[in-house]
Amino acid sequence: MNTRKNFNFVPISAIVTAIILVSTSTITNVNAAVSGANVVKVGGGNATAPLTSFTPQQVEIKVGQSVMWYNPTLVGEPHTVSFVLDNKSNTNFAIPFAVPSSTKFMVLPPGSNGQPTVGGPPMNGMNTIIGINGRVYNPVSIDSSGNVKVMSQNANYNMTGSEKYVNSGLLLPKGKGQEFPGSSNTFTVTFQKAGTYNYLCIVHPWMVGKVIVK
Ligand SMILES: [Cu+2]
Repeated sequence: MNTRKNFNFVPISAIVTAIILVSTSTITNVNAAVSGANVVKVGGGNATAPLTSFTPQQVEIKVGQSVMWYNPTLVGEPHTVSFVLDNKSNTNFAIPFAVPSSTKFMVLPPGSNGQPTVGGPPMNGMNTIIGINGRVYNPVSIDSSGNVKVMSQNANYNMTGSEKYVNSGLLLPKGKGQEFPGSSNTFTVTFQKAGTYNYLCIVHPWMVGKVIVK
């Protein structure tokens, strides 16, 4: 019986060691890929205790340097890195949109358990539906003139310092973004102007961080 127990114990500890080695090497690879850049963890933790914080919460860099953010959580919890640099650019993850009241929505795949959320004040024969904000879901920048640019996944952005809004899009851990098609694993910003840049996660607005550029 003891022999049997020992036999079980060895493979389990080997698996645990392997998992630790794999996760350590993943983090090392992420760091190696951006050597010279500052790396900030967005969230973290696991299914019982996901973290809603940026680690480190504050980084200090020089003009021309970059910061890379990635989500190391063990489950598919989404976060954003969002620079709301103009008060009017503040926004939310789910927001109302007006659609003609004749518009019919069909859930996909047909017959599955879902329907649009209809609510809010009606306006001129329009219905109000609540939808996910594409300027939170996708990497987006809004320049000083109000021009909106949607970027591709895992965006690298050059921050001039005059923007109104710069957003990472949803950041998911690598391999855990299936529920969020088009989501990213990383977001990198190169800062071209000295200053203090506050940011937040729009999904969890109490998650705040700061980049000080000297
Ligand atoms: Cu978050």
